[in-house]
Amino acid sequence: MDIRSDVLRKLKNRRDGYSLEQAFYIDPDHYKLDLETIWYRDWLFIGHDCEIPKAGNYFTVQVGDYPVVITRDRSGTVRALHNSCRHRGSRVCTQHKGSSAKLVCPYHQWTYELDGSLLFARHMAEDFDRTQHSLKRMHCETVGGYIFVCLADEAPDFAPFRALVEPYLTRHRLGETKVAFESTIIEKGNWKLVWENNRECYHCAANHPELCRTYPEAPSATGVQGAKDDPVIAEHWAKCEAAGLPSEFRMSPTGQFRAARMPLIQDAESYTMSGARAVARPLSSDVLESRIGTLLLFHYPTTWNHVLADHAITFRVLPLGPELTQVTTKWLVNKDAVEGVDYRLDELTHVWTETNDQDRRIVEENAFGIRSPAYQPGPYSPEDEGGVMQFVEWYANFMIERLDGAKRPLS
Ligand code: 3BY
Ligand code: FES
Ligand code: FE
Repeated sequence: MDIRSDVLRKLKNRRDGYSLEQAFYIDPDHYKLDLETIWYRDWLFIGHDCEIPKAGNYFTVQVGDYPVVITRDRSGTVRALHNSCRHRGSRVCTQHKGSSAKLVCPYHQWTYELDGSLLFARHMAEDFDRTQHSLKRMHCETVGGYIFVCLADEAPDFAPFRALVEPYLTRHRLGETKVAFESTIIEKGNWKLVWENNRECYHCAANHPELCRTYPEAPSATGVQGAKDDPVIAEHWAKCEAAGLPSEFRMSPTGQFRAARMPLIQDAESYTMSGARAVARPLSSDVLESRIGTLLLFHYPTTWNHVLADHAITFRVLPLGPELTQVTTKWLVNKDAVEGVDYRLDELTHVWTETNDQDRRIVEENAFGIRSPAYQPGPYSPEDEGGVMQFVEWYANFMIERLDGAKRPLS
């Protein structure tokens, strides 16, 4: 049986409320199909516009087999380009990030404008047409300080995501922040295991002593049931919405993205050991309220986020292999905040550095056990792992829909 039919059959016969079969977490052909069906076809969070504030700023990233460069061109537009020279294919930008008036290929110095158009190519034939050899562009959209790209020829509609998240993000002005710290960790596990772990807090009490000082363990905060039966959350929403901060739980009909503002434990203000702010200067000059909790935002398959009053933490997930995933975390602060004056880097980053490392170990142990021939899909806790079930359901439906067009009814 070919891999598509095999995956379709397995997803259609999947046992609801159970983890996936082993092959989805370890098999190279399943991984390749994930890349082709999801990663190479949908919108992916790639970075922030504050990382390239000026014309000529750029950063590079690898998405599966595709090297990508994100630039800000001379008109101020953010561009996403394939980082593969139109001469003989060399990578044009070799640094992680940089600044340059033009993009010059290191091999034979073909020189491109920041929007990808080819400016010079030495000693080419008479009839060589520069205009036919620009760096290839990919779809690129920005919303609320987030840059998304899509590698497909035809991108899915970005408008529903923009419409849902923009109101939540506007006042936080993430476009006017700066990255105070960035960490990239590699987790030895399939990208879906990283997400499954993220979508529940069933593991939090036993694994995240630092995070649990401020982040509520209750599934009503992490899961997808919203404020049902949780008066503390309902009250938090009422308070924040009255102050003009959109907060209520909203999720797209397919379950691919969600936004909700959740209170922290005992009105903590930030993810620090004491719960006090880590940054003296508010993240946004438009949000001076205190005790607004954390704005949770996810968009499958690349990002989950926490936006607080004093800083924001953003996460980018990229698959590196069937059993290898890269997680990049960025701590955003007000662009005028000064390290050592307004914040201490160790205090700002401590809780999530520890939490990320704890989650990495969890994912790696999970992957280890799944590699066992004795592994079989196990049941999720309906009370605590509703978010995981929702992720797996999204994954299964998305794959099924794209692989054969026949939608599995949403339960
Ligand atoms: O980043 C998060 O939001 C998730 C939710 C619960 C635990 N975890 C670290
Ligand atoms: Fe880029 Fe030759 S491969 S200039
Ligand atoms: Fe965790």
